[in-house]
Amino acid sequence: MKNVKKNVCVTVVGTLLLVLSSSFSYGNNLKQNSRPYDLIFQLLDLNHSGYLEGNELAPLTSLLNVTTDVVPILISLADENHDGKVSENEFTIAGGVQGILDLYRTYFPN
Ligand SMILES: [Ca+2]
Repeated sequence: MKNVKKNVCVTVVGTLLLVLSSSFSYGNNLKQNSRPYDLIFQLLDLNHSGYLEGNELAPLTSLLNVTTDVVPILISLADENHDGKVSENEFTIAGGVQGILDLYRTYFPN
């Protein structure tokens, strides 16, 4: 029961992120204004450490229809300096949530 609640929560947050990122991800306005990425980063950074680490990318798994086992892979896709966590700068370079989803689908096509 606890797991079901957790999964529902992950799905809801994931859907919210997808809506947010799809409203912000397209168009050139991103280059002029990185604020949308800041907002999404802060939503994901549950412990406000300034990094996305641990299970903080779990909401993305519901968008990919995969288990949370792939969270470490999602982190590694954006983790440019290989310190095991994603800084706000790395998140922006990766293209935010949409960029990380696209990278995953590129490397792990079904
Ligand atoms: Ca990093």
